[in-house]
Amino acid sequence: MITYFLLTIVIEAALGANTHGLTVDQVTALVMLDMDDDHDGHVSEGELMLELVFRWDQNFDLQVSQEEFVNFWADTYHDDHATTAAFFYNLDFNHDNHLTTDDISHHLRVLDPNGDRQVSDAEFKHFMHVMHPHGHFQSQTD
Ligand SMILES: [Ca+2]
Ligand SMILES: [Ca+2]
Ligand SMILES: [Ca+2]
Repeated sequence: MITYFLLTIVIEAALGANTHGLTVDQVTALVMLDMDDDHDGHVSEGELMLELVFRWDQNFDLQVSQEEFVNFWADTYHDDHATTAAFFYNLDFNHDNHLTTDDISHHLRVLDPNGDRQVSDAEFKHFMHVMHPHGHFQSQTD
């Protein structure tokens, strides 16, 4: 039983699945659904800011600390804390340990190369593959 349990963890780790067996692409789809408030299939700049900076800001200082981010992300999307902390580090562009609109504005230049302030499914998926610590497990399927 324990051997089976350990084997499952090893296999899931090899596939890049998280503590609930979700792959980065599955997590990405969940995040996309949560962000797309008006359900038009695109994430606008405003929706992205709302989700990543303001919705998870528990002490209302207009920034998301590493602790706030890790608690929320790990609870919601079931990545383990170490993976989530590494993901946060990648998202925190200026490495001041807080996620702010400045960090997201920088990422938007990569996320939204044509500047229409909308991020498509494919653009967000590509972004997650670059940013998420487990993203490289799926990059060969692009
Ligand atoms: Ca939308
Ligand atoms: Ca905060
Ligand atoms: Ca920052």
